[in-house]
Amino acid sequence: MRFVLATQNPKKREELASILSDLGVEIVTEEDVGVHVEVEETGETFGENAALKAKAVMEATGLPAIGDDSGLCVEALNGAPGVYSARYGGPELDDAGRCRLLLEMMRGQTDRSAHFETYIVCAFPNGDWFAAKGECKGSIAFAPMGTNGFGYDPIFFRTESQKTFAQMNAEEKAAISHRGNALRSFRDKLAKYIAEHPEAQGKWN
Ligand code: ITT
Repeated sequence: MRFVLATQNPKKREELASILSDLGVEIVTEEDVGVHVEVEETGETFGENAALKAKAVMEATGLPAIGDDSGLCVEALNGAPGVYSARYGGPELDDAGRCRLLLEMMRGQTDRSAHFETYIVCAFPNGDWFAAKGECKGSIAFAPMGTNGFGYDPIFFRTESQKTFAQMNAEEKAAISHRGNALRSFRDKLAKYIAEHPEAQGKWN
């Protein structure tokens, strides 16, 4: 069975293919099958956006498709930046600028709790679909620390390890991260789907 991952990012394909390696499925990108689907992320939740991406790519390719969406939710800011995580503060800001803006918004806040969330949705051409979710709880640091990772990693602090995500290596982060948790749950759900749908095996190649 072949799945198209709704992304232009080849790193995301490698990560997913590696976690699904023993399921005998093939993961390709939009580029691999010659499509480029522009999906407007108009959903109010990560789940809605992940489903929009998966459905659009499934319809464009006629193959099962996987879409994902993630972001950071800060309790004291009523869940912001949330689905706006990638574009918080406007298009002129880069990752470091978005971290600075968030620290500014948190100035004087004593409740610094926050969590990252990831949703992964798989949509099949026959109308079947399933979703997996992953979360990681932490808090917003008082200043950026560390240089690994991307996005809000330098200001996302985990009490358990006394480090920000940006102070962890990739394996350490993946073992506890929202994305790692969502991928592991997705893997289990896909294995269950395949076991329950033997007829799907020869399809969608
Ligand atoms: P796509 O093109 O695949 O949509 P993206 O960068 O928008 O890539 P996500 O939907 O996974 O990726 O994440 C949206 C934003 O949330 C991302 O740009 C970061 O600002 C933030 N984010 C998500 N996961 C993160 C992580 O593990 N560490 C730091 N920031 C993260």
